[in-house]
Amino acid sequence: MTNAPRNRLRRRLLVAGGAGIATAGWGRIARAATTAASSLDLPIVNGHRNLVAYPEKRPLIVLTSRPPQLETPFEVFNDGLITPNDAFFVRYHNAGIPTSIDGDKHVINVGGNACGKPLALTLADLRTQFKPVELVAVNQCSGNGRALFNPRVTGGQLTNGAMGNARWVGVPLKDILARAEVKNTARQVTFDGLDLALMGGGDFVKALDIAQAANGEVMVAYQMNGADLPLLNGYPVRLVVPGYYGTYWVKHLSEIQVIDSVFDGFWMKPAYRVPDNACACVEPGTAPAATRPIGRLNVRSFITSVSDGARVHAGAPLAVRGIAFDGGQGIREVAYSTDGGQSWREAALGEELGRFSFREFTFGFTPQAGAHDLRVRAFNRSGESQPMEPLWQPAGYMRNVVESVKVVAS
Ligand SMILES: Nc1nc2c(c(=O)[nH]1)N[C@H]1C(S)=C(S)[C@@H](COP(=O)(O)O)O[C@H]1N2
Ligand SMILES: [Mo]
Repeated sequence: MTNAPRNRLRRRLLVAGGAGIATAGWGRIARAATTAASSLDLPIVNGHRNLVAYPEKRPLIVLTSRPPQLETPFEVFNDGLITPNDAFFVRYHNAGIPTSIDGDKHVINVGGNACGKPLALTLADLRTQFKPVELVAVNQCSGNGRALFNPRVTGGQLTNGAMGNARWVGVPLKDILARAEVKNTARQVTFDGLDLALMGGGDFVKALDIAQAANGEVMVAYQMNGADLPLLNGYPVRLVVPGYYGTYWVKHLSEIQVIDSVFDGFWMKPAYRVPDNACACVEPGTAPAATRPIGRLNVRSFITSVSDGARVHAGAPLAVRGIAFDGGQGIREVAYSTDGGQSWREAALGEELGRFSFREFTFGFTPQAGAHDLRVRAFNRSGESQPMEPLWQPAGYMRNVVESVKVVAS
C-alpha cells in the first residue's frame, strides 16, 4: 500500500510553457493547444491528428479540443503494463469541464430517496475515516477502436488508444454506502461529477445497480499510479468500476444518489447501450431490436512491440510482446499466429497484476523473407475469447476482433 501524496492539493490546468494559471479556462487551454508542434496520421480515412501536450500530459492524439478528448499513442502500451498518468487517455462528453479544483474544498454529497443518512464527505474524510484499498484495473472507453468499424459509424473516431491500465487507491463504495444507511428499497446508485453540459446533451450522470455498487470492487479513487489523479482524469476523486467500460468511471465525483428506481437519464438511455443479445452485435447497417446498458469489457489482446506495416529482418529472431485483458475473469491463455490465423501456438504469459489488469504476453519467431500476418487471440478464465471477424453495432462499442499486424521481412 502506497501512501497518498498530498503534494498538489489545488489542481489547475497549468499551461505548458509556464504562461501561468488557466484562470480564463478555455482561452488559455486553446492557446496551449496552438503550440502543437507535431501531428500524425492514424491508419483510417480522415485520420490526420495533432499531437498536443495538455496540462499534466505528454503530447497525446487530439480527437477534440473542447472538451479535450485525447488518445494515447499506441506505442506507449509497449513501455510497460501500467499506463503513466501523463500518457493516460482523456474522454469527456460536455464542454463545461472544471479548469480549477481545490481538493481541500471538494465535497461528495451522498443522498437520494433510498439513503437513510445523507453524508457530505471531504477528501480528508475519505483518506482518514475509511480503510483504503488498492487495485490495478483497465479503464477502456466503450468506443475504443470505433474508427476501425466497417461500415464506419458516427461517434468519436478513435483507434485503439482510448484505454489505459493504472493502479488505483481509494475507498470501497460499499463502505460509503454502509455509512449512508442504504434502505432496502434501493435499486440503483447514480454518480455525477463537477462537469456541466453547456450545449445540450445533458449533465453526465451514470448509474449502477445497487448490488454492483455495493460489491466491494467499485471504488471512489483518489490516487492513480501513486500520485493525485491528473485533473483531466478526474481530480480529486473518480469512480473506478473494475471490469466495466470507462463510461461508468465518473470523474470529479461530487454527488452519489441512492434511489429506489432505475435511472434513465440520457447517458444511460439512449446513450451507452448495446444490442441486447449474446454478441452485443447486429448485421452491419441494421438497428438492434432491444438494447441494454453497456457492461463488462470483453476480451482483447494487442501486439505492442511491432506495428502494422513494419519492416523486420529476415532470418533473425523477432521477439514479440503485447497485452491482453478482459472484464475481470483474468487472462488464461494468449494464442498467436504468424500465418494470418491458419495455425496457432501458445504465447508465454507475464506477471499477473490482478484480474482487472493488462497481462503481458510474449512469443518469438524467425521470419523468412516475405510478408507475415501476425495475430493474437486471448482467452479468459471463463473460456471467452475474441472473434476472428469483426462484430458490428451502430454505436461502435466493444470492438474486440482479433487484430492483424502485417510485417514484411527482408
Ligand atoms: N465527469 C465525467 N466523468 C466521465 C466522463 C465524462 O464525460 N464526465 N466520461 C466517461 C467516459 S465515457 C470514459 S471512457 C472515461 C474516460 O476516463 P479518462 O478521461 O480518465 O480516460 O471517463 C468517464 N467519466
Ligand atoms: Mo467512453
